[in-house]
Amino acid sequence: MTAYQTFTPQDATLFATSNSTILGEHSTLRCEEFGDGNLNLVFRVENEKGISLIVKQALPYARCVGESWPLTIDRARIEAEVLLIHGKLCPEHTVEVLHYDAGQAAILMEDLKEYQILRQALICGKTHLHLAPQLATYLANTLFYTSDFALDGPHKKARVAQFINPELCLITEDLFFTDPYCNHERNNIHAAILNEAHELWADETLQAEVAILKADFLSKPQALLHGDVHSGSIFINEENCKLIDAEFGFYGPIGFDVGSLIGNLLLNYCAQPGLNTDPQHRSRHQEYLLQQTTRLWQDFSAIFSQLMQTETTDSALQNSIYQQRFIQQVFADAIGYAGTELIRRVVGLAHVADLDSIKESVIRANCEKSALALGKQLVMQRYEIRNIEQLVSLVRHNSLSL
Ligand code: SR1
Ligand code: MG
Repeated sequence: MTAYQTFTPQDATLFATSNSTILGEHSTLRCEEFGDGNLNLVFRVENEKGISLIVKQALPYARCVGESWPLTIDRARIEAEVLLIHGKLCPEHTVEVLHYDAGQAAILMEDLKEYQILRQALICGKTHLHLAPQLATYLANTLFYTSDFALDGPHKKARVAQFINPELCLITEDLFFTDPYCNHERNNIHAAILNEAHELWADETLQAEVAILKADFLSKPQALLHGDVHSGSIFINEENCKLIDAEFGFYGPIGFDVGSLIGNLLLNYCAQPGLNTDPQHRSRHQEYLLQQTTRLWQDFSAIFSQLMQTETTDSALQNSIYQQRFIQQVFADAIGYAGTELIRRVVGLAHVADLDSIKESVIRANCEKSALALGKQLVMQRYEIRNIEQLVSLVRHNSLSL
């Protein structure tokens, strides 16, 4: 195995041509590094006919901070192995991994250049009706078939061990559940909402609920999560959507993946007053987001419940009362985790362009306050909200009250 070295475009090209024939022999290849994510290098290698592949390499540190934040390159293994497992369970909505190299911490994968990042699509006000049903299919299948409902005890535990991901989990543990609730140096707070940040730091009742969500994140290995289902990890086009970037994968609470996605749809909802100047267009887009949120939960819970009824291998877990309680608990967890996503994207280290791209400071502050207020309510009221219709009416009410 050759020693790890950071890829140049030439290295990435060689990696692509050595591990795939689709670019063709003797072709003239172009390669550019275009990664703009928080952690990795991402290269596109393309031949003269426009056929292309992606090479993703983990850097030994977090790209967004620099070498002062060292980070394991084993995350490339986690990412490749999660995507391979999820790809078997739901090939239509998982990016295809063609090759993984442990020594170089590099993955060769299909190029989704016919797609757009979901976050960009949402910011531009584009609508896709297949978004929720397809992502519900992805979440239900990947989460069910990696859980105790489908795997026997020894296999499940071997999987848990395979996906122990301490360094990346620690990032989530800190950025979601700790930093936003104290005056942490990593936080990034718009000056216009400092008062609201101080309120968060003083709110012990909220912090108690966040502690419960954190404790579950730490010790509820229900299924093999993607671990970072935000709208920058989803590619979409007119027919399909696909998940990428599974390096935060681990065995955790099912509601975390579902809630991260709901949280990102709601972040875009809260940002609408700053993104969309036409009131009619804005309210149409907000309705689309609520309709997709509703459909996401309806389809996810229907598919997951159907799988529990027909595919559960453990006879004790076949009990239908247990299964109903299980899905209701996933719902409460998802609402709580959606709330923590809303809060951490406003005051924590890693923001979202939905809010940060709003130029006018007062409007941006109002959108941020709306996201914080909604996030708090979701965390605090996750057990009172009994169904998706109640969640939607709470979101509507929150936006009216600000
Ligand atoms: C330092 S990493 C910051 C964020 O980017 C990733 O996509 C995760 O969401 C993480 O919290
Ligand atoms: Mg990512």
